[in-house]
Amino acid sequence: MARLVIVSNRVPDPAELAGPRAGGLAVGLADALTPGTLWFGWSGSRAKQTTSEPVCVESGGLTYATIDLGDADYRAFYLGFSNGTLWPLFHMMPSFTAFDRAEYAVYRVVNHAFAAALLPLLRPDDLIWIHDYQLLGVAAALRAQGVTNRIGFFLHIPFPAPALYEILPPAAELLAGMLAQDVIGFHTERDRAHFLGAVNAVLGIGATADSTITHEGHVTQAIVTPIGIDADAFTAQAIRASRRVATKRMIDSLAGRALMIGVDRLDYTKGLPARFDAYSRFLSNYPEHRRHISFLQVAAPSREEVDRYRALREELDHKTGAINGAYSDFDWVPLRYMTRTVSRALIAGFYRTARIGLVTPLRDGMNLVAKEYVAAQNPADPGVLVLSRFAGAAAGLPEALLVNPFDIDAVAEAINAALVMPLEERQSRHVALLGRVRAESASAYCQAFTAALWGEH
Ligand code: GDG
Repeated sequence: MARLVIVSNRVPDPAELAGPRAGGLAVGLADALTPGTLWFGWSGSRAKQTTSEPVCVESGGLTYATIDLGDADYRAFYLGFSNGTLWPLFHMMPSFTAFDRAEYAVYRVVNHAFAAALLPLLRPDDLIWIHDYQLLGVAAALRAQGVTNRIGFFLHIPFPAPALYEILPPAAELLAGMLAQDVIGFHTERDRAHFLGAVNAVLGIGATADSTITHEGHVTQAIVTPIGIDADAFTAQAIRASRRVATKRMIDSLAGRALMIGVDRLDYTKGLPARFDAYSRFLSNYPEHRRHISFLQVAAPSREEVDRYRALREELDHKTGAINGAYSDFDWVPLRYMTRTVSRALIAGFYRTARIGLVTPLRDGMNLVAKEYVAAQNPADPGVLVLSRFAGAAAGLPEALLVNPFDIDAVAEAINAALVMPLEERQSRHVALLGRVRAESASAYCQAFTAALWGEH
C-alpha cells in the first residue's frame, strides 16, 4: 500500500491535535491521517533563515516533518505574496490586492525550499497531496528534481474568475506550475470552471469534456471534491456541550431571548462589517424584535501583523460601539462581540443554542462553520442557517436561507424571516440540510480525492 504524504503550509503540532482547539485541516483530513502517513510543512516557528533539514516527530503512527521559516521569508512569502496578493485576489477582491515582484521571487524560492527539504523523505511509490495557495509552485519544483510520483493539489480557497486571475503578473507561470500536478481539486463546480477558463485564457489550452488538460505532454485532471466535517461526531460534541455549565450560563444570560451566532476568523473576506451593518438595519427596520434577540459574534484573531487586519478590527470595534450605543437598554445588549478564540466544545454548545447561524462571507472557499452549525442543531427544534451565496458551502446547502451579503437590506430581511419561521419549516429545512452535511463529509472528501490521486476517478 502506497504511503500518503500530505504537504501543507502549516503542520499542526501533534500535541494540539488531541486538544480542545483541534480544528482546521486536521479535521477535514482525519480520514487520510492513517498510520504511516507523513505530514510535511512549516512548523509555525521562525528562525533567522529558512531551515533545510526537516525535524521529524512520530505521534499516533504518523510522522510530522517540519521546517522553520526565516524571518525575511515569513514576511515576503507568507505575509506578502501568499496573504497580500493571492489571498485577496483569489477571493475576488482586486482592490485589496498588492503585488511586489521581490515578494513573488521569495515565494518561488520558499516553494523550492519546501520541495528540496521534502525530497530526501520521499519514497518512489508515495502519493503526494499538496494543500492550498501558499504552495502553488511545490509540484513543479519537485518535478524539476526528477520526482515522478503521483502528485495532487487541493485549493481550499476560491479560484477567481479568469478576468481577475489575469491581473496577477505571474499568472502564466503559476498556472503552468500547477499543471505539474496529476490531480487538482476544488470545492465547487464554479471554482473548477474558473480555473479551466483561466488555463484557456492565459495559456491557450482547452480542457476535455471530463476536465483534463494536457500541458507539455503531461495530463492533469481537475476535480470537484468539497470538503466536509464529521457530522455525527460534531452532533455528539454539541449534545455533550449543551450539558456543560458554560452553555447553561449562556442560556441563562439570554433570559429567553433568541440567540443569533457568527463564528469566523477575523478576516475581511468573512464580511463582518457588512454583517454588523445588516444587524443594525434589522434592529432599525424590525423594532418588534428589539430586546428579543442577542447576536453573539466570535471573531478569532488572525494574521494580526498585517495592517489591513488591524484596520478591520478597529472598524468592527467602532461598529460594535455604535450598535450597542444606539440600541442597548440597561438590561439588554444587542451585540456580544468577542475577539478571541473560543474552545471548539463551547462553540458546539453555542451553535446548538442559537436560533440563527449567520454565515455571510463576501467570498469563501467552502466555510465549515455553516456545516458545523447544521450538525449541532436539535432536530426537534432546529435553528435556521442564513448563508452567503458566495460561500462554497451554498452550492451544497440549498435549503439554507441564501443571501447576497453585499445586500444589507436582504440580510436584514433574512434575519427576520429566520426569526418568524414556523417550526415545521425549520424542521423540514433542517432534515434536508443535515442529510447533505452528513453525505458531503470529511471522509467523503478524503476518499474522493485520494481515489482520484490513485487514478481511480
Ligand atoms: C479555509 C477556507 C474552507 C473559528 N473560530 C474559532 C474556531 N473556528 C473554527 C470553525 C471552523 C474553522 O475554524 C474555520 O473554518 P472555515 O472553513 O469557516 O474557514 P477558514 O479558516 O477561512 O478555512 C474555507 C476551509 O479552509 C477548509 O477547506 O472551508 O473556505 O477559507 O471549524 O469552527 N474554532 C475554535 N475557536 C474559535 O474561536 N475552537
